[in-house]
Amino acid sequence: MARWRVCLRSQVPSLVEGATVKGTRARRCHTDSLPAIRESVYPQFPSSVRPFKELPGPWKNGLATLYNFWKQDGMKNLHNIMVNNFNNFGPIYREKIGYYDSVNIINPEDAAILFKAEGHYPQRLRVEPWVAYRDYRHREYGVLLKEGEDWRSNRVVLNKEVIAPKVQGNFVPLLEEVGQDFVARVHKKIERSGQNKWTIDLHQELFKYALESVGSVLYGERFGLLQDHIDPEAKRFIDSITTMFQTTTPMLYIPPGLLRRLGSRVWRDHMEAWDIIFNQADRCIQNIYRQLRRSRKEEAGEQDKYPGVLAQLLMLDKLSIEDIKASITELMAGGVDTTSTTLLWTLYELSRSPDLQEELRAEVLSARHSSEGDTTLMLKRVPLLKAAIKETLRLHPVAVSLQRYTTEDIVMQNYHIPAGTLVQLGLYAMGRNHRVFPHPEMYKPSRWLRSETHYFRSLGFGFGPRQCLGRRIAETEMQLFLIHMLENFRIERPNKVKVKSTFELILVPDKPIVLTLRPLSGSQ
Ligand code: 2DC
Repeated sequence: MARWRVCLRSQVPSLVEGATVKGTRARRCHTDSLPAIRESVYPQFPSSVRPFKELPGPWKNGLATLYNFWKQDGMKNLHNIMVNNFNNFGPIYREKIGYYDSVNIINPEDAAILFKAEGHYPQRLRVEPWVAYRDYRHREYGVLLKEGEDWRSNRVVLNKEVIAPKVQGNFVPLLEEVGQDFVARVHKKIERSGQNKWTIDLHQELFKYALESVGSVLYGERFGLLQDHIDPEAKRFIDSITTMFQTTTPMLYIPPGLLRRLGSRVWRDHMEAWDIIFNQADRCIQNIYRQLRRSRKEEAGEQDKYPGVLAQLLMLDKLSIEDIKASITELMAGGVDTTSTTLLWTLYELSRSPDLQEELRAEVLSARHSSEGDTTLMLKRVPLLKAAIKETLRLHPVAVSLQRYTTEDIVMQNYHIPAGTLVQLGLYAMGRNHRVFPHPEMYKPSRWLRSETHYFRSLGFGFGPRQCLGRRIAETEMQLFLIHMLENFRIERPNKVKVKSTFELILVPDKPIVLTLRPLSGSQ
């Protein structure tokens, strides 16, 4: 356990090297636990700053905490355990579960301090089983798992193709088509029901919508998942992503290498899931690669249609094929459960408030009308709809926490936090804290439109250069989906079942969400 911290420290610039720090507060200090050299480099810190070793929380015995964690069914309850810990220990606590030693924070102001101390190569918690799979199969890491200069150089190239604001215009026509197909499919289902409505647990449908969307943006081609007969391969791919997430959780706490040597079930299932994901992605990538070479040979010149992210990256020729494949695979695997779950939560919340639904519908209709067929323009005129997605991610974030290793000494809640510490912002806990969000239990998108401070409060996609690379794809895809749904259907709830979150690496609904969709106009 001591080794863990030592090796962390060696990965981040030492305090002395990182002396040029642009901080907003006086943060440096020394305690008796730090090397003596620091005393001569940094001014004395106010004596009121409390030392690291005085942090509250269960950090003295990692195994005992792990045991308690198990007893509280922590594997499914991580989010609630964090909420309880903040209630018991206050806005900052230290915790050691197994070999993870971290400081946990909940306040936006502390989040700001944390992200200012993330350094040039921000590092989040490494998801070890994902790394282990790639090492075992000798596959390249994508940007999600890369670190240091390798991460930065790849990320810079990918940013331009995937997240820069100007690429949204390329994605819109592709995603617009997928949205229209989804709506057509729902109309068909309603018609077939003979009841002028469709009552269903939409999660499979949304998984297909999400995969179809991310696929069309990455490859510039359609999979055809919204047709009546879906390819069993696609179903296997979708199921594998869910299995991959589920089997990750136990391996966060038990080293995957150990589980591998023990020949455990969870390791084998995890490997198999990744194998299916990678093989499927490889097939898509090969396909595009071959097409591209063929069209080059024949000099079938000017493409006027946007060819997709993958083809763009291949033509750009700035990253190795292996690097491209690794990050494209991550985007494809990361783009299914995440957006579909967020959309399902949004529909759930809308089904609970018909008034809000009407308000959003009015905004959408007027934006549609005033933008005269220019969908990219239309997306600039739906602030409440965008706020609704933020609001969903506040109450139902995909990630339970955001983490960074600090690269300099900082002070949070008047405690000294040494450089190289793993600090986690409890995103789920923050979203439901009444000091951060008044009446947190209310689903109220308009809270994001008012002049209230939003300072470090909207963090559903993370922050800064290490934020979610798929963000722009996800946002566009979700906005268009909601626009189409609001334009066509009324979303109702056939029962009053209260749905909570459960942790399966990402946070997902703990039970099926059943909704009723009714056409808005009788004529359709
Ligand atoms: C899980 O304690 C809980 O976006 C851990 O699309 C800390 C932790 C670390 C990294 C987080 C993970 C949590 C949740 C899932 C995240 C992941 C980083 C990226 C990943 C948030 C909070 C996700 C879902 C990506 C997944 C892409 C992958 C399939 C290639």
